[in-house]
Amino acid sequence: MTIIVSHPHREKIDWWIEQLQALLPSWTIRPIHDPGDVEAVTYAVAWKPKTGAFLPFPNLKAIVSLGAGIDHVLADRELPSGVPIIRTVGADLTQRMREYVALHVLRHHRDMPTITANQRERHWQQLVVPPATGRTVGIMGLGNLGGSAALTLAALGFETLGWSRTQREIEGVTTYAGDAGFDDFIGNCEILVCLLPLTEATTGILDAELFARLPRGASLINAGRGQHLVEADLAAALDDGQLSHATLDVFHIEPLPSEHPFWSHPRITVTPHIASLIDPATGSRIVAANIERFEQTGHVDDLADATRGY
Ligand code: NDP
Ligand code: OXD
Repeated sequence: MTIIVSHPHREKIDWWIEQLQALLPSWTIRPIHDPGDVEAVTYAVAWKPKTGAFLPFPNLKAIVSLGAGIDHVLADRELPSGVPIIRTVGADLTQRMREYVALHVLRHHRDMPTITANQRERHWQQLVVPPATGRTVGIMGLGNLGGSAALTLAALGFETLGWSRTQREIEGVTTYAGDAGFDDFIGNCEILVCLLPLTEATTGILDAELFARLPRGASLINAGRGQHLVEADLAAALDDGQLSHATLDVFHIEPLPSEHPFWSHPRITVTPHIASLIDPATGSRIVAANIERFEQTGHVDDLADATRGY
């Protein structure tokens, strides 16, 4: 009964092993680079595993994603087929994402980037913005994270719109679904928040065509995945004023390379994939509980649908 832990950073592997071992004392928990008896390995706990990382383990019962997204697991073209993938989600992650979305929506809404730039110039300019009730914010993706963030924005008074693949009902939020609902949704979003999973259908969705359909001067917050965004299209939309500002938490390459132009772009705010960072202390409780439940029942609520891609 071995659980292996896979993470690009060795110190994080040690961190997770320590936390998980304390919660699952009857299990052997080992790093993927030193797994011991490969036949004994029945669970893999992973963030961004290498291609083919799980091939040596013939008895895997499930792969646990160290995050809500599973795109980093599905990116492994040699992933053993039919092995269930368990997402790590929970109140803690949802709360953090609500905080991030509220923080950055309010920042865009009150035009804090301009106020901050004005301060550097010692320029006193009393900008008049509407109250939240006069501002429309749209969220792409109404799952655990997007649905909960939408409730928070609605509670702050924003005119809140949400878009998902299938129709969702969320109190205080006007919801749209699929291709049919997209036009009505996108044309009104003065602040657009992306909390979609990365799938074939959503790759590159934040592109010039979408930006052109937003109200002029709209702003963007992307906390989904870097690959949702066509970076050159964002730069062009910011340059010509179609978009006023973007806050990006996720990138095509992470960490964002130091020479990347987004670091110093005056209308882009970069955050280092921290919108809702899972931490071993709380995350390990969710991971441990899911492994125990899956081991006992063969099922957990947080099972991803690999054919759907999320
Ligand atoms: P969920 O699976 O709970 O929700 C996904 C939502 O996206 C659902 O509402 C789903 O629609 C919708 N969706 C999926 N595909 C489409 C599509 N083609 N068109 C329209 N809507 C679509 O995911 P979570 O809320 O838990 O997480 C979302 C993503 O957030 C993760 O996959 C990850 O990429 C990112 N994330 C980022 C973090 C960060 O720190 N930056 C932290 C955690 C996650 P439906 O409701 O119909 O199924
Ligand atoms: C996640 C993430 O998917 O942190 O949980 O991005």
